[in-house]
Amino acid sequence: MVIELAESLGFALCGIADARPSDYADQLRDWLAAGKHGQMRYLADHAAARADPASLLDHARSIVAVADFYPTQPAAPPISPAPSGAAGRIARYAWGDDYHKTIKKRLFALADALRERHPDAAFRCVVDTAPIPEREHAARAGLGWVGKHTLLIHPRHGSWMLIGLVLTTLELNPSERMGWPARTAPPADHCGTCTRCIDACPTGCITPYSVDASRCISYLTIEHRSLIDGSLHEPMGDWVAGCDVCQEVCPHNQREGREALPMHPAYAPRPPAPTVDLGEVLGWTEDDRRAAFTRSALKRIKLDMFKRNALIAAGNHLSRRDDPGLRQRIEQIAADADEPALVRETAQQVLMRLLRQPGPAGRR
Ligand code: B12
Ligand code: SF4
Ligand code: SF4
Repeated sequence: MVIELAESLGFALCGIADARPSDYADQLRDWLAAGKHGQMRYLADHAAARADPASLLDHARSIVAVADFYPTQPAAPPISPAPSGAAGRIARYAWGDDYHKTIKKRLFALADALRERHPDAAFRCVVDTAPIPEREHAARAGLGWVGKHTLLIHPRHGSWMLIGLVLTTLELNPSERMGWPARTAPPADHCGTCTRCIDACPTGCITPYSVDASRCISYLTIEHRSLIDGSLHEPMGDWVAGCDVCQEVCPHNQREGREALPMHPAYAPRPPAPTVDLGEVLGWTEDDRRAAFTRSALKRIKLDMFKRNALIAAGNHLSRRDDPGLRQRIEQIAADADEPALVRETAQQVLMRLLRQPGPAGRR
């Protein structure tokens, strides 16, 4: 019944797990102790709560896990054309509507439908922000396994998915599954000896089953609020919002015959996705940022952070080819006392790096 409800609400996958504590509380503690969370203090603040679903909902017995799939095509999005010739890439999960809202609305509908049948039960809907390891519970519910890059991968449908959970005091039947008809146990780890994500990660931040978030491009572009260490600029490449490299190289997202599950229509790409014009972003006002990111998960990237990201990508563009107009714009920003410190100082970092480089990048 839960599965049918989830299907009717347009979720691509749904499964049920017992609401038991995390098996990986020690890993989380070690990860935090090593400072791998960077500036994401909320992860450290709620570490104890994160380990036990009962901290989010008293007497939680079951967890319903659901997933939406987002665009998998084109396989390699065009990096141009941008009017200035310099483009920055946006990660696929953020090409369309904000998944927090898209998923949460339907989780509430799922919980409401269950509440009608079970008025004494309690429910708590979570997407992303609550202290709970969503991937671990979704894996237990049979939606996939946690890969070496730490993302949940469905053996037939890959990893281009976003997850939501409903915690409930109801005792639900854990063997009830959708998108997973033939099995009743969570899928085994199919990473085997593969190390493609580890080898391809531009900043080298993946060790098997752990990501040093403080060096992950997704964190740097979306969560990190201050200057980005110069040593990470070049590896950041064209990314200005998130990063998809570890998923793009994963064989489970590429295999011939992989069954593409229908993408939820809310995630259909709309401008400015999949790329932004870096020259334009450097001239954005707060209103431009708001207009570009209305209904998008990227709203959380502040204007000065997004310009910082665009400057770094512009520096990488200039290290490959001459673009006097773009370079002049960076020089203006570096010297403009009215620019926010984060933007001005990033422009200075970028120019310093270009000056140190031989070839077209170093030329003025
Ligand atoms: C903080 C966060 C980030 C951080 C840190 C990422 C990380 N790897 O921890 C940053 C900003 C870097 C990030 C990036 C991205 N994120 Co994010 N992120 C989160 C968030 C909010 C918390 C994750 C967390 O607690 N991390 C701390 C680590 C230590 O915990 P953990 O990895 O969850 O692992 C625990 C268990 O899973 C367990 N575990 C489970 N199985 C196994 C197996 C083994 C062998 C071991 C050792 C451990 C283990 O160990 C841990 C201890 O509790 C979750 C939502 C949520 N509440 O879970 C989304 C979430 C993980 N992110 C998501 C997405 C889509 C992304 C990006 C793809 C976005 C992008 N394109 O840029 C990237 C991917 C980067 C990557 N390779 O992980 C999705 C993942 C969907 C999926 N298919 O798995 C989530 C679930 C959001 C959602 N609601 O859909 N993210
Ligand atoms: S999202 Fe990018 S930087 Fe982060 S772990 Fe994956 S490949 Fe590495
Ligand atoms: S690229 Fe290979 S090691 Fe990494 S998650 Fe995919 S299968 Fe696992």
